[in-house]
Amino acid sequence: MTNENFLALVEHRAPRDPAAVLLEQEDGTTVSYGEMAALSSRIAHALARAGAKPGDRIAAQVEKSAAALALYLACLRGGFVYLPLNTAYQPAEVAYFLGDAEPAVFVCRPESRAALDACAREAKVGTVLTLDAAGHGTLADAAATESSVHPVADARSDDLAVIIYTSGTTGRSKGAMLTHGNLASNGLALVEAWGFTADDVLLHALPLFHVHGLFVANHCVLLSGARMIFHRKYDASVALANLARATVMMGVPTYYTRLLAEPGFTRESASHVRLFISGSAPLLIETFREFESRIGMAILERYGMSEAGMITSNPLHGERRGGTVGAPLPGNEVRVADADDRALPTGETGAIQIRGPNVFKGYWRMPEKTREEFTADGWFRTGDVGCFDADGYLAIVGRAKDLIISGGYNVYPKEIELELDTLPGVVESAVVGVPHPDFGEAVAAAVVLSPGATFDEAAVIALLKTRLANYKVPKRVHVIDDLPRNAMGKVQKAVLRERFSR
Ligand code: MLC
Ligand code: AMP
Repeated sequence: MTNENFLALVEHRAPRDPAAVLLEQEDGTTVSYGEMAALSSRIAHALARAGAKPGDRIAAQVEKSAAALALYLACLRGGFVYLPLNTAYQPAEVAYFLGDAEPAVFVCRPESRAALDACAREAKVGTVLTLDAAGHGTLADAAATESSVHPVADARSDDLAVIIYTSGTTGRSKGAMLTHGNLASNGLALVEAWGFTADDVLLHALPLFHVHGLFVANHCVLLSGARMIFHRKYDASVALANLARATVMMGVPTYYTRLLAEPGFTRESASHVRLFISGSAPLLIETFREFESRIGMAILERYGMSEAGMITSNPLHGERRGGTVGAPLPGNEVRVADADDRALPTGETGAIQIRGPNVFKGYWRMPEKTREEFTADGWFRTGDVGCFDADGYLAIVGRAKDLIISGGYNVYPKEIELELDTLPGVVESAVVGVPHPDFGEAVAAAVVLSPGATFDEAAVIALLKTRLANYKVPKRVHVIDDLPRNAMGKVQKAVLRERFSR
């Protein structure tokens, strides 16, 4: 039986020449496909020596680097389950993930080790190792003496490869379990849909801990033998300077609004690029139009989520329609359904439900939650609301889930409200998304105080920054007399949104 480990597919499609460049780093140094295979092999040996066995989780909260990519590939190679964590998460957030996933090994930044050791111990993590942005640390030290050859562990397509945590409407994060088959089918669909070849050079400025930067970007490159220019974080002026060498750029809408704010971003500066792709958050029609008139090329918008990788995409050839996310990718099925999970006719708005080889296996250790999110006939409820037009383009018109997307990161209001409610003097709170010129949406909060209580907005924001990842922290916390409620007693978030958007 062939090995269905996703890395086996990657290696099968890798350039014949191991010296072919996989990635270029900001300092100009390069890492070849062969060097990446050797480094991921060494790390796979080191993880096993640290106590990891196939099926064990390996959690990582590390800066973006070639070594961080090697760590992900090492987990696939060793048959471990990779669990990437946003570098913005604060210790209390990390403690939850470690406790829930019970990883055998946790790799963190050297500077945060002291703060995280206690929660790793509490979660009974076997070994804590470190890795910094330059690829140094105790993980690198342990890997240095290991063999540069390690076989790709045998796996079935249904075996777990990665767990991606996504916040939930109840405030508790859920681990979405992605299989080797999910990664393979989605990666191949994207290479086909977007026409990736070994001649492509991807400008990769996305973080490595979410499906956009970890899967979509890396997999398109790895499965086509292409190369990428790796930026540790997004800086529009640096991206602009590198467009002359790139053929494809991927980003969240904020990347494109910032690029458009660069006077040097002209038709000429973008002439080497064949494709600009946007996703993770709605691309405003104004941005789509301004982009097209500035450089004469339409941004290709696509739609995805942690639980399913990429779902739909505008076409590579043919009309890219602003305000839509295109049609289902090859092999994926999408339907717009009514409240009884029955498909609605074209043009009607309803719940977006999906089915296909890209759809995840379920939420880690949450069988009940998993059951709730699937219909009786096996479709996954995305929580997004949309409609198909007559030409088969899907438009996302809203969300059934109470979710804010800020600069491409998801924020569930409940999680922030729970935190606000613990503050002295706060009786109740409500969190909403308000329009923001840079992040698309930004987090804003309202609190109701007990009689006589005082409130220092700046101090509260500073305190929240120690408890929550920075992008979740409200940009403003407004004190109001009462939360607006409807006849059923439900907080009218639309009213607050309107009030705070002015
Ligand atoms: C940073 N800040 C944010 C923020 N990012 N605030 C709100 N929303 C965000 N997304 C705040 C910080 O708290 C800080 O505030 C200040 O902005 C500067 O921080 P920074 O780190 O210097 O910001 P910057 O590097 O400019 O980051 C902005 C960004 C980044 C847009 C480049 O957020 C980013 O890379 N986003 C991409 C997210 C992504 O990859 N999403 C994919 C998810 S996968 P202060 O107060 O401390 O100064 C998915 C599925 C799919 O959704 O379909 O793809
Ligand atoms: P995540 O849970 O971080 O994977 O985020 C997934 C969510 O991001 C989806 O359910 C959508 O709500 C949203 N999303 C992703 N791509 C788009 C897009 N192109 N337009 C609008 N929303 C999007």
